[in-house]
Amino acid sequence: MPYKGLRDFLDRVEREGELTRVQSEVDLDYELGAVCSRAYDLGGVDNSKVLIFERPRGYGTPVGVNVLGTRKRYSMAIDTTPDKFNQQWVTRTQNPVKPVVVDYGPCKENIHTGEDVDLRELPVPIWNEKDGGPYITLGHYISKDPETGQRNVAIYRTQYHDRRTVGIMATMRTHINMQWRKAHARGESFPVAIAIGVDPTITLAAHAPFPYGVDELAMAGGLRGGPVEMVRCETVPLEAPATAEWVLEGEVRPNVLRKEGPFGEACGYYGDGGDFEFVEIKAITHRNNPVHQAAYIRKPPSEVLTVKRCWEAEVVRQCPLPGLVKLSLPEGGCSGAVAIASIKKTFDGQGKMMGMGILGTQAGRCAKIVIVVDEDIDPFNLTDVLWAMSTRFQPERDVEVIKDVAGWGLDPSIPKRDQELGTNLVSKMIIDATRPVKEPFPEVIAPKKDVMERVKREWQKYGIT
Ligand SMILES: Cc1cc2nc3c(=O)[nH]c(=O)nc-3n(C[C@H](O)[C@H](O)[C@H](O)COP(=O)(O)O)c2cc1C
Ligand SMILES: [Mn+2]
Repeated sequence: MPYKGLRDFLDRVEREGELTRVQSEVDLDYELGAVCSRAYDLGGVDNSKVLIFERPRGYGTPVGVNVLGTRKRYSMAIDTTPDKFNQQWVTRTQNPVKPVVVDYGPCKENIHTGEDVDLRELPVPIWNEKDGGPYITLGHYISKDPETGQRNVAIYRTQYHDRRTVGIMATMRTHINMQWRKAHARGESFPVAIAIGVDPTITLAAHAPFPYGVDELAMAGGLRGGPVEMVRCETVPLEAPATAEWVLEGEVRPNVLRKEGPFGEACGYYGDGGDFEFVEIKAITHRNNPVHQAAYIRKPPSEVLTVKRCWEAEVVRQCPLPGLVKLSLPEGGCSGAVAIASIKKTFDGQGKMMGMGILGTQAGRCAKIVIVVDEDIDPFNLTDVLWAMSTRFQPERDVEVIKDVAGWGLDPSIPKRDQELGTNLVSKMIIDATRPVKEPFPEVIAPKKDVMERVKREWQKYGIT
């Protein structure tokens, strides 16, 4: 059964003991971010809870963070477990389900337009010390191509400027930027709807590296196993998810920019501010007792990087070569810069080939280091991976460095010149840590097989717990 929306998901999460309600009053400026950071230090990707801050100072509306911050919850979003997530993703995205428009949804319980629009209604934290202001971190931007009507949904950082304006920083390669350039070239304003607090499958689909032309909401429909219900917006020709906690409607005008940033980015460093587009908000609609869902961003591990692991599933889906068994984009590698693949190796040279295959996918394009291991190595277990590198790998023979390839724009080690030019050229490395097929290789130590089977069967009798 798909979740009806964020609340439905939170109910399940709470029933499973995965949610903490913070009753203490918390300041939106810096304190809430500090609590999130420490909670994540203590719990990490395995054990950190969803935090519902019930009493942001000066507000009666809560802020919810870390909803998808563990691998378990991120998998619960599509009702599966971490070990099955990537396979489930591949299967379900084969069958996208188009959203449907309905007459009414709870996101219309409160409607503010005109003079009544005031973004101060929404509790927005200043997360980190050097951030340029308060930031909405999980705003799902819904927009349409002004020429084709093709819909796009994605998350872009959203700075609170004033009670009717938010800043948006969407780089040139993002789909929304491609769309608004078309409208702006005609001198037209570009309408957007920003949904906050949505069914978690929408968040995953919005962050996934789907090519232009894919409707992320249809992918969310496939992931959740049923169409996302949408309602018409009040002031813009768009639709928004019916059960969203908040919907901000607005327009990006052409030829006007406003100072935005700096902001602590998903790579773990501050990104520079600059002059960027902004959205003039024309309507705010929200549910009764709305939750402001947000994600805290910092150096890995972080919730944002856990959400980004759907890129992992996308590499699996997009990989053009046979033989890929498992793929991991570990959080420490910013869930993208380091890819670790295990393969069922059947011929020599297959390791480096798989490295090239992964680097050639849309979802693997941000990888700087690809490590390829044999099937008996679990790419999610870094001890296993280092063991393979220590014992099956010779740098001179097994490393391939590829120069001057487009890299991940947030990588602060990109040579200055390339950063300034915006070319973002980097070098990439394939590490083939697989055993040879033709040449003999020593066998891995293991207890005697039949004895091990018996030991497992009779485990109780040894009294080892
Ligand atoms: C919390 C969060 C914040 C993000 N902020 C930005 C951002 O400020 N700018 C950006 O270009 N991408 C940002 N992203 C990544 C995009 O959402 C992601 O690359 C998405 O796939 C882009 O979709 P598109 O290809 O439809 O434009 C963010 C992702 C998350 C989860
Ligand atoms: Mn897109």
